[in-house]
Amino acid sequence: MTLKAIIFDVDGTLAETEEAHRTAFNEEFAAWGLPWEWDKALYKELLKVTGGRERIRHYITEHNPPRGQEMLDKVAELHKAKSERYMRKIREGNVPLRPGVARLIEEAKAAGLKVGVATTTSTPNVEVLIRSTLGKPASEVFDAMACGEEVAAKKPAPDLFALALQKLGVAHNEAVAIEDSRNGLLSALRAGMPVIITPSAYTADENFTDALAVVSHLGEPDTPYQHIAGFGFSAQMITPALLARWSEGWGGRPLMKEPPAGINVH
Ligand code: XBP
Ligand code: MG
Repeated sequence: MTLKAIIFDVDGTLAETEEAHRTAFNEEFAAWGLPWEWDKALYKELLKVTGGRERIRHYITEHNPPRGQEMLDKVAELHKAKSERYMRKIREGNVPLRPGVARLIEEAKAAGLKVGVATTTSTPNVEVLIRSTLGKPASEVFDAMACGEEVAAKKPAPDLFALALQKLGVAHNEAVAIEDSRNGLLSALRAGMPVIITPSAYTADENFTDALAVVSHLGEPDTPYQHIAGFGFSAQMITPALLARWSEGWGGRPLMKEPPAGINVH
């Protein structure tokens, strides 16, 4: 395979955003007078359900909190308000990109690779994060974005990575995914892609079997990553050249028999 693109997850991978999401959920619950509080331990469990709306619905049906039933038909409204709150937090500028993210994006572009995003969260959240961290529109940074609202099935289904590949115009064995979670790993593997994992605060103890490499972060010249598993034992930074070498020979082994409806998996 010739490496032609890198596709990044957003939450947990570009930046440690989940605390901003969690506190936005909790503050919005309080604003609605709901006696719901998602502490870190509960949020870690709830994160297994990707997508904020899906997560709230799961909480109501599985945890049966007070006023849950009455809120079931207001989930979309509640989540919309949570998203506004989340974006206000990100605009405050206290959530930086993780080490090596900006560097790898720049190096990828300089090497002629395309750079994309495949995320469960919605487009405006990505726009705000990129504007707050890199000071420019996401459309100037990424060649294509596949966001949660564009697909029927979020991660771990393959749809988001398949859509990102389709928008970038590259085949599954010409791109590498950068992810932080098991759900993201499964999503990319099911789209037939090799995956590099940079575990985040909430996903550090997840099972990353089948990732090409697991490293603490993407690495900077003065801040080498810690190698955790797979390739990359003797390197210090994830670079386009390393990704090209590691993904050589990746035939792709999609776990899915059929591509999702409406998505053209190459
Ligand atoms: C991230 C998510 C998102 C965020 C909340 O998953 O699951 O749901 O937690 O964002 P990934 P929204 O990093 O795998 O894409 O509330 O906007 O859904
Ligand atoms: Mg993630």
